[in-house]
Amino acid sequence: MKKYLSASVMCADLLNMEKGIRELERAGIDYLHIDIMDGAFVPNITLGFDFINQVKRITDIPLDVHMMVNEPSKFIDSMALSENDILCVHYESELHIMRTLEKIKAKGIKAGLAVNPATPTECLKYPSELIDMALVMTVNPGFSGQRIIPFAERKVRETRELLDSLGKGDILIEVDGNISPENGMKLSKQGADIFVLGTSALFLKDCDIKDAAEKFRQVL
Ligand code: S6P
Ligand code: MG
Repeated sequence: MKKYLSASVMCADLLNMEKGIRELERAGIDYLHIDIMDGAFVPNITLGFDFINQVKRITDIPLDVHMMVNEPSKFIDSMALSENDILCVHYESELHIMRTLEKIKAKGIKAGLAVNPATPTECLKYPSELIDMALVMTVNPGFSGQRIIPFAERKVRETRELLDSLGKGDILIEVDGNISPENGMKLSKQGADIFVLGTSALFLKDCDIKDAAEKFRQVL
C-alpha cells in the first residue's frame, strides 16, 4: 500500500508561505495538511478559509483540511476545494455528522472523519459508508509540539481491523500528532497510510525539508 506524507502547514514559516510551499513541492510532499481551529472545539486558533483559498491558487499539491471547529457543516462552502482534496471533520464536532459527510461528498470532495484520542474506534462503523479517510488523532488536538498518546499504536491497529472487517480496506488511515520518524515507523506497521508531519519530522532546525522528508520515507 502506498504511504503519503502530509505537511502540517501551521508549523511552516507563516511569513514566507509561498517560499515554503515551493520547498514542499520540491520535497515531493503528497498533501498540505491545513489545520482550521475555532477557539471553541479546541483552545487555539490557526489558519482560515481565505488562507486556504489563496493556497489553492498557487499550488497543485492536494489539500488535506483538518477542521477542528464546532458545527463544521456551516463552513463547507467557504472553501474552494476540488476532487483531490480531503475535507476532514471531527466525529465529536456535530450531532448529525453523517449529514455533514454527505454534504462534503455531494460537493465531489473526499471526506475524512477524525477521532479524538478518547473517542472509541467503533464510531467509524456507520460513517465508513461515506468516508475516504479516517484520521486517528495521536495527540489531543489544538497544538503542535505535543507528545504522542500511549495507546496510539493500539488505536491505529483497531481502526485498521475495524475497517477491514467492514470490507472498507480502501479507506486510508491518517495519523496526526508527534509523528516523528520513530513513531511513524511504528504506526505504519499498524496500518497507517497518511502521516502528518510537523515539528517532529519535517520542520526541523538542523535539517532541510527535502532531506527530512526523505529520511521519513525511508522508515515507512
Ligand atoms: C494540532 C494539529 C496538528 C499539528 C501537528 C503538528 O492538533 O491538528 O495537525 O499541526 O500535529 O505536528 P507535531 O509534530 O508538532 O506534533
Ligand atoms: Mg491536524
